[in-house]
Amino acid sequence: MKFGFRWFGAQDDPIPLRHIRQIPGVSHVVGALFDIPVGEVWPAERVGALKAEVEAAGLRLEVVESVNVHDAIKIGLPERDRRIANYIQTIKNLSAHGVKVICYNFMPVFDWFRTELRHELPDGSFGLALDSSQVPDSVEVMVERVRSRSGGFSLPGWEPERLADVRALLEAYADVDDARLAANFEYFIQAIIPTCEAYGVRMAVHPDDPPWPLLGLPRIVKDAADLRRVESFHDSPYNGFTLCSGSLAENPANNVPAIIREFVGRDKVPFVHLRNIKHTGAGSFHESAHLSSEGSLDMYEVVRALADNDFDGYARSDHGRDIWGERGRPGYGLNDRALGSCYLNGLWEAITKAGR
Ligand code: DNO
Repeated sequence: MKFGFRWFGAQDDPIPLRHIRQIPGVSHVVGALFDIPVGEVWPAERVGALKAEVEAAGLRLEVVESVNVHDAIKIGLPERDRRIANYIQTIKNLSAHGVKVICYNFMPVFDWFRTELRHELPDGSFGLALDSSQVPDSVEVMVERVRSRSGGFSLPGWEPERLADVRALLEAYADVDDARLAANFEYFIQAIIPTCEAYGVRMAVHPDDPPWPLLGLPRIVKDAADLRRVESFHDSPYNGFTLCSGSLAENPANNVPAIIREFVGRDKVPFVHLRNIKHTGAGSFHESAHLSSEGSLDMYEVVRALADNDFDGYARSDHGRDIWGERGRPGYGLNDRALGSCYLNGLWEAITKAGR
């Protein structure tokens, strides 16, 4: 297991790379170019500059996260072929600088969805939460809520420019049901995977977060059956998954260790996101500290499922709380993610040594 830490770039992340370098067990940065609009090419020289910056700090850049897929591809508009050509060029440019894994998602309109970005927990820390009774009817209210509560950060998947006319965007999805979204996903996968195979870049789709439909939009990467369907679009290690323990566990019917065992066992998992959540009611949860005792997920079983299958891909601690007075990017402050990294590396060490 190669352990990384997500970083939003010198312009957008208050955490300096030298602090990431000091987290025990963290050797990689999971990076991105957030200023490139969705659907445009990530220029090779910008990728090279990011890699050089990361390496100068004593870290490696082999995974990028949020090469987001343009809505024209998800909707299936005539413009999609041009956007797919851009995506293919981005894959080549990333490969030229040693990137081996792309984490992306296929959620219509939004990426992850929460009703609270700063939900106070009993210990005085703050975490993200979804309370299904608080989902507003109006999508404009939702977009404004995320914008105004994000602490001034622009959040990937919630770009204000892209969502300026969110109503029109939702209307463009009016005829896109599960079947059509799946067909458009298959079209995308079949178009890009030959390039991924030729250039050695593994695609790793992130599960829908939360894993159920919202605001009338379909969601098709929610559970093991959905993952098998994605796999069938083109059966190859290059068409894989970012198994996100927290996103999958938000639906208590998902058995996360079993999903890990199945898909890691078939070499379809180049990347995992490790976090815990606590269920608070039907369709509701808050994010918690990573420890099993703090949430609803047994993180020992999650890490054991990886270790038992000799997982040798990339992992990172996912969403942390704001603790010790830190006011971080929602889910992505330094302190709690660093604690989570140590805990997860500790589980890994204990499990892998015990198995010898
Ligand atoms: C949330 C992240 C996701 C992920 C995207 C990938 O914090 O795990 O936003 O980066 O879904 O496209």
